[in-house]
Amino acid sequence: TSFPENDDGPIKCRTAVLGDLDKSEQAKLLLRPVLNSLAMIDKVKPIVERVRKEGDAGLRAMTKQFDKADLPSNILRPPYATPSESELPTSVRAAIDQAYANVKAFHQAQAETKPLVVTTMPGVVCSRFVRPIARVGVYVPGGTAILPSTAIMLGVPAQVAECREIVLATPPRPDGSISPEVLYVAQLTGVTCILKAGGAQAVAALAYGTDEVPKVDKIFGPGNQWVTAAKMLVQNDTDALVAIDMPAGPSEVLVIADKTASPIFVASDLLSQAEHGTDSQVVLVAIDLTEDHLAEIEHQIDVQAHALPRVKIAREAIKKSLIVKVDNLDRAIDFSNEYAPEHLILHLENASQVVEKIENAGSVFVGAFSPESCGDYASGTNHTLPTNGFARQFSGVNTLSFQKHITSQELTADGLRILGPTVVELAEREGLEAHANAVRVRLAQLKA
Ligand code: HSO
Ligand code: ZN
Repeated sequence: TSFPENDDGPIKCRTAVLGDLDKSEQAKLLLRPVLNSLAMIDKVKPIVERVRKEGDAGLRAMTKQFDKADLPSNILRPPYATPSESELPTSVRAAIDQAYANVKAFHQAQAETKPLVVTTMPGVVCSRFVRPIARVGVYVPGGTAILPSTAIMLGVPAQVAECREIVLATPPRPDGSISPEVLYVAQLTGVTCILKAGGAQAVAALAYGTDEVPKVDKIFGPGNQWVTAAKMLVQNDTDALVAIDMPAGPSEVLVIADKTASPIFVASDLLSQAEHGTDSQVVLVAIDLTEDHLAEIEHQIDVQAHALPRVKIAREAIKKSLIVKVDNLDRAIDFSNEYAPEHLILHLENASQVVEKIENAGSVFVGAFSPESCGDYASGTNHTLPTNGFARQFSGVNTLSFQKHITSQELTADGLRILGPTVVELAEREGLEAHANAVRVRLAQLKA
């Protein structure tokens, strides 16, 4: 992305008054930028194909080309080198430890331990139990910010679910190294091997495997358009037989603010999302705020943004973002539920009472003292969440994302006596005589 030089004018979003708009104009406010996913899939195809055909050699060549790292091997296995104090100061280590403990506690509580057992009729017992997905790949982006927090958010549930193979893929630095923070998290979470590769080539290696890279059953994690397109491509290849966590788009936050909202807090929350990328989606829904109150929020956005090291990124994101003025809380909630944001922050009087009205959101941050940053890093919830409106049908990554359910049933002779005639009736109705027979032969033997 290129930025206009010396652009230091005010950093300001667009404003819309919901009540002034007709239905189709309102619907436009809900739109995300169009991601041309089909065009991207065409672009990643040759990369994916190359890894599939050439294996490790292709992977090495592309790591040299795209990440400028000339590696003898893309794979790193434990024991990983322990980062020194200068690489990873005690304070950072302690912060990672705290985040790890909190995320682990929340994800351990999600793990199902007991099977579900239901006797649907006498002698007919149905159950459901959980098993880990054996081999998982977790993608930790490099790019404009290193994200060890993403390694925590994906490594912890994989560890809690007891996946046998956890491959952490992340682009290497030009000297071939991995950030000490990510290495430390890999150690904590029991990552079984690190794949030093990024982009579509990393996804391809995870999906198909190479001589060195273990093939995985499911690929997790955020990434740029290349990573996302590659995930979508391999997911649809029956040869790869691989699942993905969810479709991903640019990160987003929707803040709902009423007259009790602190302009400083609201602006800080909007900017924490805006600094992620120029394509970050930032929306403020303002409930009946005075002009002064709104002006103060806008002033805070401008002032706080200018003080950020990533001001250029925030400026671009804020330019495209939106303040929506509404008359009352119900309107605000309706708009938010329609938008289905990845993150929803409630700067509201009685915020906790509003949570029950939320139908669609990846994760909710309740009240003035719950910034999204806490969930992004360390409170315990996962930060890998559905974007692009997919919060309507997807959950964020959680422990169950790393497991699958198996059902089972056991019928006694009496159970089959009771249920058998129902099955025979339905099988005959479907014209599937063999199905009916499988019951009849047993019932006949039981009679004899
Ligand atoms: N807000 C991002 C996660 C993240 N924030 C990582 C900081 N580091 C997910 O939408
Ligand atoms: Zn964030």
